Amino acid sequence: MKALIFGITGQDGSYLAELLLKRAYKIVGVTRRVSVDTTKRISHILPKIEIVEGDITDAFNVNKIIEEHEPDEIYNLAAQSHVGTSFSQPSLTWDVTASGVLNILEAIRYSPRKDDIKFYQASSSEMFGKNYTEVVEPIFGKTCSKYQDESTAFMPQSPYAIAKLSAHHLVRNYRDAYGIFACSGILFNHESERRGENFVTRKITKWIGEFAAWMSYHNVSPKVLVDIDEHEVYIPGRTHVDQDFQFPKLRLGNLDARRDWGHAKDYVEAMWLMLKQDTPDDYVVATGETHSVRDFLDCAFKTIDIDNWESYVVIDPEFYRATEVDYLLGLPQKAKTLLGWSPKISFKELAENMVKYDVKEAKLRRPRLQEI
Ligand code: NAP
Ligand code: G4F
Repeated sequence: MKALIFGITGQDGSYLAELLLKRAYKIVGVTRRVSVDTTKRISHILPKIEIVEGDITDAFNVNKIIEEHEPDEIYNLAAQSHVGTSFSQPSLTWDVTASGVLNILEAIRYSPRKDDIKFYQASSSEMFGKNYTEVVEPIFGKTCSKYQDESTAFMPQSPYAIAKLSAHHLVRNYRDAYGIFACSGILFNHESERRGENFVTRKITKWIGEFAAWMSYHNVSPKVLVDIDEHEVYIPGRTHVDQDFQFPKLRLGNLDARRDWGHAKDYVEAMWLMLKQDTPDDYVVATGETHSVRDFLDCAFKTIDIDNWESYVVIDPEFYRATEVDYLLGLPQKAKTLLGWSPKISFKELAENMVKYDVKEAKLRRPRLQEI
């Protein structure tokens, strides 16, 4: 089997490539021409995969790649995937996240191999936006009465979500109109040690990593640290001559938003399973739990034995969104029943693993003074 992956350098692309290699696939990954190396997440498997240069916004290029490489499966994970950025760069977000998908679908539509290609599109829980289904009695043995599943109506709240919803409808339309085997995975938030550093979970765990390494470098514990002002903590007794005596606090936006957070490793398995079915369909992929950003902070800071994370966090309106998605909780009942899929990594394990990884990495970069 041969798989073509758009977005192979991203978080999901790297885990999906690992999963497909284990299943003896030949892999062709599309990377953009950029001025710096973006293959860090896949450097360990680079010798085993073929890399081609391409950009999803270039229809001719997309068409040529599909024609030349004759894939059995195409996974589209490429997107401008940051919701906040989509408010400042809506046009770019549209070109990549919506029009890019149309380029792939058109290439498949006119391919002589149309009926031999299976297509996966990375749809998003952001498409639900402000909406959820509400029931009086909790269902499926869950304690939740508010959730999203495949029958919940979409109400997107950002240029990103609107672009994803357009792509989602295009996939359905091309499936119905031209008989293309095209599936959309409506994936809820999934994170990992490879998550982009400006998404909230990784931003938190990267900060904790740097902070833990800074304390360790100076051989101090949180108990001796003092607020210098609302922006920094400092080590008492050190003078301003020591440039490193203060550490900037973690700046975040809305801490009350709730998300259904799983681990990316679990979620790429669902993508693969969708293309293994006899008929194409759309599936919600989620854990069935919801947690606030505050819950993630609780869990992440506890990993380095800090209970009062409020002392280290500053609320910065710069990170508020023009319109916010307040509540996401996905019910993956269809994926469980039809794909036999369920998540294995819990919310607590996810947060702890991310913190441990970032602490270890930061300490390698900044060893203790006496160890230098
Ligand atoms: P990510 O880490 O941001 O990766 C995005 C990938 O898209 C990168 O490889 C990026 O390449 C590539 N890309 C961006 N613009 C491109 C272009 N014009 N042409 C070709 N490639 C381009 O995202 P992720 O977290 O892995 O998510 C994968 C997909 O799932 C995305 O479509 C995202 O919107 C969607 N999704 C993610 C989640 C989640 O919680 N992670 C949930 C639902 C849906 P560079 O490395 O060159 O930037
Ligand atoms: O981590 P986030 O940026 O993820 P968001 O917006 O939920 O989007 C992610 O998940 C979607 C699936 O639902 C994907 F489609 C999308 O591609 C992406 O992977 O923000 C999560 C929440 C938001 O409510 C945000 O307002 O955290 C809040 N938040 C609070 N402070 C912050 C921050 N988000 C970011 N990025 N940075 C902050 O400082």
